[in-house]
Amino acid sequence: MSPFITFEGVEGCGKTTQMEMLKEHLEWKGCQVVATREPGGTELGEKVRNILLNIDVHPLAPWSELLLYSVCRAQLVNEVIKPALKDKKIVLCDRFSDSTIVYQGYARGLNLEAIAHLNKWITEGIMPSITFIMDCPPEIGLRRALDRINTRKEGNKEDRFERENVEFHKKIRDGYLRLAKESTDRIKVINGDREISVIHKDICGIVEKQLDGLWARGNRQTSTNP
Ligand code: Z5A
Repeated sequence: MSPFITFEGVEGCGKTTQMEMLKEHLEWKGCQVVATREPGGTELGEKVRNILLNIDVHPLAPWSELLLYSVCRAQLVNEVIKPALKDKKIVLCDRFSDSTIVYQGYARGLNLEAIAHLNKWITEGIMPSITFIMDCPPEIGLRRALDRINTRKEGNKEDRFERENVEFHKKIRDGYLRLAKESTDRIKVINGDREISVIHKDICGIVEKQLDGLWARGNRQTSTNP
């Protein structure tokens, strides 16, 4: 199986920036890479994303919110992630199932067991091989996100989560750190409150180590099983 790498963290933590830089780096090394995001990444997913994040859409009941994120993920897994992994491409994804555990589970208080079952069905058991949690204080992430909104040309508008208070975002950060403690092999916590280029170097180091391991195992298998 090719690497499936996800990026998680509080709003404005720098996930998207780092995912795009990693994509460029891996392509420069000659890898085939598919980068996508949640919610979104497919035609249906992008339509549902507009409902999920648009504050003009009626307030969403927590279970409605969970099911809409699940619709996006089911479509993304089927249309993009599974086919790309089958083609031996490296898949990068800006948020995935850990976001649901943290936002809808820890922060909104929905039943964690129900979320785990739902995640298992809709991902068809596909799990990231590495997850980077870009850890930074929510105040810093929110400031970055708001600065970006203020410089947008197409009108400055907060989304549903930017409207939440700092306490909500603190719960999200704590939730991610709790998840990281439960999955130390898969989840790497990266200090996101540093220079962009320094963070990028750390991420490349971790990914290259995993790729070297995968390629070495692949070569061993082909040489022992001709
Ligand atoms: N959600 C959910 O509830 N349940 C789910 O299952 C899923 C998602 C999948 C998606 O929002 C929302 O959906 C998300 C959780 C929820 N909401 N929240 N919060 P989104 O996709 O619109 O936004 P986001 O995922 O939260 O990310 P973002 O706001 O786009 O930020 P980011 O990707 O973490 O950061 P960035 O775009 O790379 O950087 C933000 C700005 O900071 C930008 O101007 C950068 O140039 C700057 N930046 C980045 N890194 C640095 C450093 N290191 N120093 C200084 N400045 C930096």
